Amino acid sequence: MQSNIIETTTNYFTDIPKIKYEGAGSRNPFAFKHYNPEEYIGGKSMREHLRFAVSYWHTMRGAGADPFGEGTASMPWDDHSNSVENAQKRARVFFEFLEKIDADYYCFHDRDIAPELNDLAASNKALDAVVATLKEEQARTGKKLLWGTACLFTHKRYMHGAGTSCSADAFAYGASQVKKAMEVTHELGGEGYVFWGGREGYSTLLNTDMKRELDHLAKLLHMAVDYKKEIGFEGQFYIEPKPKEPTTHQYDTDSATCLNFLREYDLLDHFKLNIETNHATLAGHTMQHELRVAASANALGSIDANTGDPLLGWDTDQFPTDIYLTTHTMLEVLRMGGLTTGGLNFDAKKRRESFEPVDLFHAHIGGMDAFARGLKIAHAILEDGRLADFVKNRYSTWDSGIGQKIEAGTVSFADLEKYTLEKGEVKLESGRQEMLENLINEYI
Ligand code: XLS
Ligand code: NI
Ligand code: NI
Repeated sequence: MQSNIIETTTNYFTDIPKIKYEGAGSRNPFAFKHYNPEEYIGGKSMREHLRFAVSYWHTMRGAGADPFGEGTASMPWDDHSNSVENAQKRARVFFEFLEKIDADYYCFHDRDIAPELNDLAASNKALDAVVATLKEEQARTGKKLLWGTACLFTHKRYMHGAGTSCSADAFAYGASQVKKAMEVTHELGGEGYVFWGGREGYSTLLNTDMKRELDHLAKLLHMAVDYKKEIGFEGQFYIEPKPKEPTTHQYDTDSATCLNFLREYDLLDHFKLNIETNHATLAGHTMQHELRVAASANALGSIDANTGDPLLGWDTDQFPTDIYLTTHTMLEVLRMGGLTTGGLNFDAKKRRESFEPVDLFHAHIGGMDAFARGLKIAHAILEDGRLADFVKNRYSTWDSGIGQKIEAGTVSFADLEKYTLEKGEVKLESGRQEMLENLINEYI
């Protein structure tokens, strides 16, 4: 049993208790109604299934600014300076939050946790100082790093990209940042490392040598694979697809595009995908589609759990609360046998109007409960078996006779022509979409 008393190094959330499961009947806004970490669902605890992670960039650095207005978020612990001390204090407050929300993992970019200073040496030194604090806090709390990454999109040196920049010097700077970010991820025992191509894309083809840029991106990733071996980092590498924003066209467009890129450049053995819901929406796909494409290639690694706004065409990074979405997501995850190195990272931010620290709790509680429900519903649907049976039966003409022969590769066009001439017109069965939608609704 976990103790109810938690000792934190900072005290910024003293009014809020450690969030615990109280059941669906609870009306306490500071309780889980569905996420019961130690409850077993199909042989694994909910904690093990869901592997929740909190993203450092939104939670600690998301000030709530938008193109029309300044940041609104109240962060009483933050002196808003670029100092290492401020960054270290922030890190301690972050762990206070992780403990109270009962999430086991976190994710960061190098520049979220530590300031970018005047040159690379100074920035690396600052990073080391904050990493020492994170290490202490991890040891104190048992919290773990799901993945780390390098921010190769904020600084103006990356305006043309990093791995795909027209400037070899920008590439070199970016590679140096990746090297260091990999080292600190390794030092913190990170279970993975993400490459999201923040500005790896283009605004106009008029000034772009696309083929050359993609070759360079592959070079960067190959160097990372080599360096991983060199330092003995055994975490999983991920590519995170996104079709647009910040560039007009991002090279990592969607699951299928990423897989093609990895295959073309002989990188598929070294990478899996980190699929983000809002990115799927921007790509004109469902999350379910993106997950299925990745899982079919054995490359579904991790999930950035958020949601977009169907009325807006950008990455609004909202917390997921839609039970259909979490159900379909968990159906795909359970079908592939569950998450192993990956997790459900809330790459999500509270709305600009939700400016109080307490809103961080409401946001995460909602996301965690929505996924707990999705997990339970998806598990029940799979146990029930009717959906899987329907799909299996739908393809039954492939299990014997001519279908089996086609799959085995033992028939030719001429054989199929002969078969069809004898057999006559095709007899089909209904796709029963509405019936299957009703089946899902039986469980929602
Ligand atoms: C931005 C991405 C980013 C990655 C990490 O849209 O989601 O936050 O997850 O660089
Ligand atoms: Ni993301
Ligand atoms: Ni995103």
